[in-house]
Amino acid sequence: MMQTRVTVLVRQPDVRNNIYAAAKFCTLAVALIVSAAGTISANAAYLNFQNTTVALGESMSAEPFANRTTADSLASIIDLASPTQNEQHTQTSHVWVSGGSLELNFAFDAEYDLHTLHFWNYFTETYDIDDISLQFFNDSGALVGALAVQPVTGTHLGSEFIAPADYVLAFPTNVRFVNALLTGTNGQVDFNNLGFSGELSQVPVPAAFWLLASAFGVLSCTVLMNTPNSRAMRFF
Ligand SMILES: [Ca+2]
Ligand SMILES: [Ca+2]
Repeated sequence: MMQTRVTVLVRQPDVRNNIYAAAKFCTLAVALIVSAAGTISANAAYLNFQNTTVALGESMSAEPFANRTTADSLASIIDLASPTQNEQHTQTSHVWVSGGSLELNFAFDAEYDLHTLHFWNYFTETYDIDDISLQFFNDSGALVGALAVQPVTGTHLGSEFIAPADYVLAFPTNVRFVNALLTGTNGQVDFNNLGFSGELSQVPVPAAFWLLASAFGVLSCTVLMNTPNSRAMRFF
């Protein structure tokens, strides 16, 4: 009888250590799962050449630009690294259609919840864009939003530099494609960049993921509780 009681007293600290270790492990596992879920849902991004392509819309001719090739003009629309960057208006940087509108199709690398339109409009009424008609589509091509923006003339910073203007996009979620029709009241369309900011749309986490995570946690705790020292707990 005395021998049994001595064994219990010696092993008790080990049992507690194992319980603490199991608790720490489970807490860490939950933290990692929550962290992974957060990574899936929160990836703010400026959508430029790194995650966007832009092409002419169906209404356009193959080479509609007044001073440059279609390839060069389209590339310069999404070439800035930052949505706050100013850009100089030169013959190798600006996008110009003379005597018509410009229809563009943007495609992102995934679905995004957009929150801002960034636009570098020309800085005089004689060439600036007066209306941008936007349509937003999800990955399946379904229309998820539409908006008509009447952009302000560009902010001229001197030496022909233009600052961006931001327009809030509060509604479009799960946007993969954007159709934009840019129009000037006098038939002139001249600007430097057009881009969007948003967060990667939340990817629905399958129920099977959480079931698997729970099973993993239970299994891990069971293993820890069945170490030799842990079995002393039952004895105790
Ligand atoms: Ca540019
Ligand atoms: Ca104008």
